[in-house]
Amino acid sequence: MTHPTFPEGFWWGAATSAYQIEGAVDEGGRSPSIWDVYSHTPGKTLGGDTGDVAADHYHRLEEDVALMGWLGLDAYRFSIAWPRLIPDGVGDVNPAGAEFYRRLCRLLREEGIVPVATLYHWDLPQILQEQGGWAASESPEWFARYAEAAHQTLGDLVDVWATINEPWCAAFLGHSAGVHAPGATDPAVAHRVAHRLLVGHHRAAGVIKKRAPEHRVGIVLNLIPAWPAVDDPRDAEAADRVDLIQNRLFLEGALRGGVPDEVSDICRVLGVEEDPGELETHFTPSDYLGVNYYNVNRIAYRRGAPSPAEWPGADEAVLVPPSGPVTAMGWGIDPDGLTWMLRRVSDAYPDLPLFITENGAAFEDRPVGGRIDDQPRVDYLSAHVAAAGEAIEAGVDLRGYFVWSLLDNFEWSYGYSKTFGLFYVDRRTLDRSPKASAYWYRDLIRSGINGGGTC
Ligand code: IFM
Repeated sequence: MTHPTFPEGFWWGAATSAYQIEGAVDEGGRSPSIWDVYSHTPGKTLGGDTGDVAADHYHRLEEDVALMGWLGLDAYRFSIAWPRLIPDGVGDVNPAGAEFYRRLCRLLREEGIVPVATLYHWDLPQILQEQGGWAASESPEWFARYAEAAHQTLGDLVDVWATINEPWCAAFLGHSAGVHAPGATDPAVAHRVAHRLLVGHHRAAGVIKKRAPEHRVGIVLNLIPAWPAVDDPRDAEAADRVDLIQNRLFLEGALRGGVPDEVSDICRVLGVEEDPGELETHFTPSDYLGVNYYNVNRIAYRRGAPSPAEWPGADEAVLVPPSGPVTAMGWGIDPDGLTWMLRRVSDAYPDLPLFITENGAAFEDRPVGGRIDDQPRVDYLSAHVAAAGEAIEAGVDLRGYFVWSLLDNFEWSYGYSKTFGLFYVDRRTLDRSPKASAYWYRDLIRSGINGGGTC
């Protein structure tokens, strides 16, 4: 596959998150997070897997940064574990936690890799969950205080920040579908949490911009095109209702500080009492938007169907299984959806730089004779890089692309059964080995299709 030329300064990166790779859950003063509790609850994850050891990144920092250097990454997106940095949730910074992330950032900078820090990738300190978690009125205040502490700790080493990763997952998978921590199944609570996450985003972004106006702050959304299963107006309307909860709620909340009228209607029916004005009050303009893209959802109208738990309020809408090839997650492979989504966001919110903050695929990786020939992943990544290039050619201001993920890791309720890494992690020895996709990515970066440098 040929790739268009990417702009000068385009970032080629890779992404991970703390709970998925760090392990060492009770070392260095870290306190438990909601994911520790959830994954240790029988029946919540496949095979009872937990993040206790994960990819043991906590003990293999130097080795992992060296892998990034070998790839030639321009940037690395990681997340800070809130319970490692502030074990009490609010209060004092844990010096060992601070030093761990400072060491990571120093090592990255020594390799010439830009550190991009995400504040929240779902690991709320359990102590805050016990005070109501994200549904509590105080949650945006807790988050703002954490952002302040994180910026105080790392602000001299990190100048690109993401507040929250995929708030749709935290709100609706965590509080309505119950398949993520904390495992609640109440649509009203989930809508409340979605709102409080968005307020939290603005509060945290405001804190960082106040401390360092020149630093770039944004949010990371998992934008999934909701396309009608067939060319039928009723399917199109059902798809639009899913799009509202999956995409527009978060785009509008984060980028305009508004609540779409249809979301207010759903909240009224559910009895959710939130003040939409709060978003406006705390609104902080984003310097960029992070787009996580994996697949397209095909939606059909089904008369009388209750709204799916992950899209509460999207009545009479059902998810139709993909008809073409799928990844090991059962997700369809639709690179066109990436171009489409980038163009849509860029048209709706002009002048906003975009990053693809995650893109990748799980496939069954089998080492054969010491080699992991993951050609399906190479094909997937290559097609999506080309799709990103098409968006740029169409005028989208896209600044970078981060592969999910650097390493095989803990894939939430799927445990270790789904692997997304460029590097294979042996579950017994935790040794890392480059897959064919790692060589492919290294060659892509080396091929000079971008200018490297600052972005
Ligand atoms: O592993 C996750 C990640 O934590 C958030 N985005 C999607 C990835 C694959 O499911």
